[in-house]
Amino acid sequence: HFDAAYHELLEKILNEGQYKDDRTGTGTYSIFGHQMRFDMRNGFPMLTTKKVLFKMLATELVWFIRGDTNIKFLLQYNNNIWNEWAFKKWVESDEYTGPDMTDFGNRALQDDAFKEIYKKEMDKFKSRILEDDAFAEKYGDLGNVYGRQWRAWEGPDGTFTDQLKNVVESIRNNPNSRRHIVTAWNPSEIDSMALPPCHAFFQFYVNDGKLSLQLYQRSADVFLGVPFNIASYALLLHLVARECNLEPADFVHTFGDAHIYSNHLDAVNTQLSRDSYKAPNIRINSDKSMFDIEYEDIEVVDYEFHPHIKAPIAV
Ligand code: UFP
Repeated sequence: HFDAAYHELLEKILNEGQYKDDRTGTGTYSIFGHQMRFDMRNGFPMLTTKKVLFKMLATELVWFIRGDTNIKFLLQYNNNIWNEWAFKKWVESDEYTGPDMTDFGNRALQDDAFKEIYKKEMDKFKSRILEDDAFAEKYGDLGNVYGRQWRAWEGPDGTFTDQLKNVVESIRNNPNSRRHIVTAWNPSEIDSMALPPCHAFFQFYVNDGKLSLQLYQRSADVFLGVPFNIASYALLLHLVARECNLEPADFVHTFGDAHIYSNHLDAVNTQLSRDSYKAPNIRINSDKSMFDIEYEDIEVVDYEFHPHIKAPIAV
């Protein structure tokens, strides 16, 4: 069962992980270098020992594929995963005149009164993004994040490269190539990015009518981020395979710094005590190209899962 590969990673970090401080001030146990492999013929690798919110990762992936970088699209699906990055730009701007939001992420974790004020400001921000086009254009856009790098990488001469379209073409026309690569890690833009890409670089491999995908993830919050990252890239593999008339085979997930935050240990132990259900499957109910695909076209079927486990996100 594919849950086992994930549980093994959690256990390896619990057993061998070294403690270190990190950017967020939370502290992590980490290992460096690890690999998991998920065979799509065994089902869709969405963890069953904890509920994974498919809608969140699928709408985010559709957003990347469209080359969209504005949170407005995500908010239309009630997907809030990128809000903090846009909100930060808003509260640090000259136009913002509300209560002081300095270090809002950490303060909201420690101070309940502040958390209420923050929530109110965030709700106002979200409504404004949804209702006011000019505001959304100015404060909803995250700039050069994944969608931009995948679909419109800007070269030094001002031309744009559509890496995702190019890779689909190269898989179709030159399947044996060893250059089926998409990179989101753009060194000249790292400093101006909302968040330097965590899932930074991926490559496809074609053999015998089957397509595999390997991801290099430089930094991995194994409890909160990774379940999401696995399902997201597995879905991408399905979409690209379908686009190229190939069978999806392996998703290979390779890690740099794989860590468990020190405040996730109880949550991890809860998850490790659970038994797996049967793997779900993925269905794409449309003949649209992957470049026109919508969230509504994609469906996970037969998903049985244990309840969600709450854990604080490090910001
Ligand atoms: N993180 C993930 N997966 C993601 C994502 C973020 O695990 O898709 F966007 C985690 C990894 C790390 C933090 O804990 O977010 C990013 O921090 P840093 O840039 O310091 O590595």
